[in-house]
Amino acid sequence: MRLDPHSMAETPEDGDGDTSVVTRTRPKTQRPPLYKVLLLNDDYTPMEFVVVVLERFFGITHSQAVEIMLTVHKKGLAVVGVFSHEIAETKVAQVMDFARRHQHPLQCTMEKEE
Ligand code: TYC
Repeated sequence: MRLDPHSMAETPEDGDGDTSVVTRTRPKTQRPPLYKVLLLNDDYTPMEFVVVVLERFFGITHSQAVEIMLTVHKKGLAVVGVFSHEIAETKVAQVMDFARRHQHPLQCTMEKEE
């Protein structure tokens, strides 16, 4: 196949008998993986404490915090947010430390997003 960039006839199948394809050399851009931060239900942590946690560490409004807390309470868990590995780790540590200091069994974990 000829390699004349100006020729309109130069297509992957240009009738010259070969079956070459045009391949791009640009590599696929890699994105860093993201992590879901999950809040887990338990029977003992007060609802209002969970709302405060969500407002304080996830920067969401009071009504959004109530909504997420109630989802966790009813369904067992909910995704609170999606972050880079470092930010997700920090959020989990902040929540776990705050809960421990207040002697509540609240659990927060992270999971790689597929
Ligand atoms: N289930 C708790 C209660 O009835 C409230 C609760 C909600 C606890 C969300 C944890 O992540 C949680 N007091």
